[in-house]
Amino acid sequence: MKFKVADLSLAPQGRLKLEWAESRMPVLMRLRERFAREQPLRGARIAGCLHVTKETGVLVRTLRAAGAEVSWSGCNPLSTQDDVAACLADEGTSIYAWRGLSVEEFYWCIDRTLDFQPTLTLDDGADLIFSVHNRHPELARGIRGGTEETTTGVHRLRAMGKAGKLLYPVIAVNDAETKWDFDNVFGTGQSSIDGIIRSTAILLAGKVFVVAGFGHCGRGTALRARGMGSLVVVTEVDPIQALKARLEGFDVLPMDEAAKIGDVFITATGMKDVLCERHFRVMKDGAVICNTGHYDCEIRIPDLEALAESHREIRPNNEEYRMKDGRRIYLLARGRLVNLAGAEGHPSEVMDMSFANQLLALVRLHREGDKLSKDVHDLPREQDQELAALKLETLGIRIDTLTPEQIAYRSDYAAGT
Ligand code: 9W1
Repeated sequence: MKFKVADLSLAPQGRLKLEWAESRMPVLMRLRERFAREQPLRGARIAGCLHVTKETGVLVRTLRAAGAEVSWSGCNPLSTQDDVAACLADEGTSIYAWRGLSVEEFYWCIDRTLDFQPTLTLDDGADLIFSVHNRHPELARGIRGGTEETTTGVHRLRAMGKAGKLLYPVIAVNDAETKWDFDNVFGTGQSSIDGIIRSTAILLAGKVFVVAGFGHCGRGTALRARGMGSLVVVTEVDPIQALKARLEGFDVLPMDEAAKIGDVFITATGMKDVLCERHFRVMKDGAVICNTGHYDCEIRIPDLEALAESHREIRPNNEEYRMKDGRRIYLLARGRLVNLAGAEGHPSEVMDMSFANQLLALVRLHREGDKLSKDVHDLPREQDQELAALKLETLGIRIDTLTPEQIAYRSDYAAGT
């Protein structure tokens, strides 16, 4: 058995999803065309552990087209799209993933992807790398390198590298500017609004839309909410971020004030207890609250439950809490990430750049992983620029280039005045 998925008969539906995503991921498709000729991953065996989505499917197809053998598992029990998994299995990928698997099954799936003794690993959250290091260290000798997709994973791996515990080099794909800056701002921004609309169907124009936290995700969400015609209020604890928000034209208030006037609240802070009892006590009837920060503790749901006299699901991903004084507060996606639970994560166009970074990082590791130290490495700045240039080209957008005189001028320290 080379794969295990929920239902192979879902493959045709998954194939349509992949084709749609391919039509939105021109950078990856351009690289696929080139690498199908050049075969830069010939001889590579890549084990991947990353959300099984239509976008991931496009990456898997591209890795195989570039000459690699691929085995795959999902990195989150709830993000696997079973039809996509079926399609990839049907096309010959050793994929072990189904939605809703248990913790034991999760590790069983990872172990199966290691059966073919990979030469490269690809992670989103470092579970695969940790599995190699903690449970199968004998495999590390054959592995030239690994990649990591996300901030949390990179943090942990850097700590491991610093402690001298890494058994092979790792490239921090997350830290490429064409990855994190676009994922967080434009990916989270749009998908959070999308999640709110899908679970409420409300009009955003004219609403007071409160964004807690003006980091990249908060900023992205605030920008998109403004674009929908909302009056956007930002809350912050960091004076620099608050100042940036104000100078970008957003109202800035303490949450205690914002709580009284907001129609929609979204938390994007990474901190706990951002919305709690004293806020729920003063919110307007009909207020909608949700979270797009990484953990589901930003909204204190037990407080809401304690204040409510009854509660019911009024629509999918939308629960109505009726307060004792008759006011109603609507909690979306149970306080979990509204852009994932209530929508479809980052749009394909954004994942296009993230996954192109993955692809180029793996090509680099396959080629020269043996020359890199057993530590966490950044992608070269030129690769960021190359990918941004490629994205622009696929969008039909041209830009200017410096003349040789201008380049000389830039580095001429004598030219002062
Ligand atoms: N990643 N292809 C849920 C996604 C869960 C998820 C998560 C993405 C993509 C942030 C990756 C219910 C897609 C993913 C659809 C979906 C992520 C966690 C993607 C956004 C990150 C914890 N993190 N991501 N597309 N689930 O969008 O691979 O629908």
